[in-house]
Amino acid sequence: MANHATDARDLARVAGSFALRGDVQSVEPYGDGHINTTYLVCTDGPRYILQRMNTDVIPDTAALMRNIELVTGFLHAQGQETLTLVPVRDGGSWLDDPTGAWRMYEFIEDTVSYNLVEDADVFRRAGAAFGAFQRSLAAFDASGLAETIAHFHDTPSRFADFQAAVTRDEVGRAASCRRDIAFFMAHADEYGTVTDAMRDGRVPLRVTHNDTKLNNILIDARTGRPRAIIDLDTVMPGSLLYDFGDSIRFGASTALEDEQDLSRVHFSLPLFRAYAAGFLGAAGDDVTDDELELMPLAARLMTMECGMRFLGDYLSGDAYFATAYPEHNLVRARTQIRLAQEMEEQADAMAQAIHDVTAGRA
Ligand code: ADP
Ligand code: GN1
Ligand code: MG
Repeated sequence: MANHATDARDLARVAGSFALRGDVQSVEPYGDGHINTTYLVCTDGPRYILQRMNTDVIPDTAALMRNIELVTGFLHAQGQETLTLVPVRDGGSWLDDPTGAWRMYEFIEDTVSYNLVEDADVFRRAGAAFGAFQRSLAAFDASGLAETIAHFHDTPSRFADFQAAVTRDEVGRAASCRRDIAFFMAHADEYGTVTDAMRDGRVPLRVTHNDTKLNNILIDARTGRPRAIIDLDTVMPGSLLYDFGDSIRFGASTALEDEQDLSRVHFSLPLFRAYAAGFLGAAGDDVTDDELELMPLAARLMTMECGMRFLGDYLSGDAYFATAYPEHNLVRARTQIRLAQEMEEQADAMAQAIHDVTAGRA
């Protein structure tokens, strides 16, 4: 489980199993990820990131780590800053231990990551970084890449899971969130829009990141420029619309993903526009007209998909996402509902923004 604690002696032993340079001085919980359990390892030399991978979420660790090796190898060869794995002393890129499956990365120093956009320019640059990432992956041979989580952004499949969670009502929480459940039921006819367009060939299959929230980019602390895109666990064949939409879901909001005061949660059209300008400017001209047309809807779709995942997890007793308090997943689901409602109201303005951004294209 993601929240399961490991004692200090085990952590020191596990950290020392990797080929790090220096003596381990401390191993402390780190970061805001919802899936893996992440630690910062300080030594008398460099610092490192140690992660216990969440094998409930991605059971095939060997396939996952092979993907990470392939993707980071490709990005390093292109001269891009990316994650650097630290091997296990006995060989291999991860440690299979009684306490779990572990990996280590070099700590990328002098960077920050954001859970909230404070400056449209930072978000525009994040868009450019994800757009450039998309563009560079176009040259990546995906044939050796495993699908780490099947149907990851298959919204109809996510909706089927959600409906099953509502029906099971495993922990008796459904009665307290009928209105939230009703929101997702009411939009059922839209969930197949992107998957249908992919199936009939209107939207191309590409290699995508699939988890493009802002805290998965490390930004240079001095210059404010994106340095490295991290959290490569879900790099798989997918749609550019997933990556664009998921970034908007998280970043084009005036509040945190888990803001409890909904009056503070709004969809920001200026942030949407800024991200779209950065992303499309860097992703290049091979973004198709069908993709462009679906970008506003994809933002809302990814928001609803994530919302139904949060709510489904709440109804299932918080088995998937790491939570800090009992209502955490419900709070997250409600911010996503609020954002999706405002995106629906502003659909025309979002389409106009994409049009304006691409006005210069041939
Ligand atoms: P999760 O899948 O749980 O989201 P991540 O791989 O995104 O886990 O890592 C969690 C957090 O740890 C990131 O948001 C980032 O702040 C930090 N982090 C991860 N890898 C590195 C790294 N190599 N250097 C610096 N910080 C990192
Ligand atoms: C998870 O791993 P992390 O925290 O970057 C999740 C994403 C969700 C996101 C919501 C593998 O991302 O799909 O959009 O939480 N990752 C996985 O914040 O399920
Ligand atoms: Mg992450």
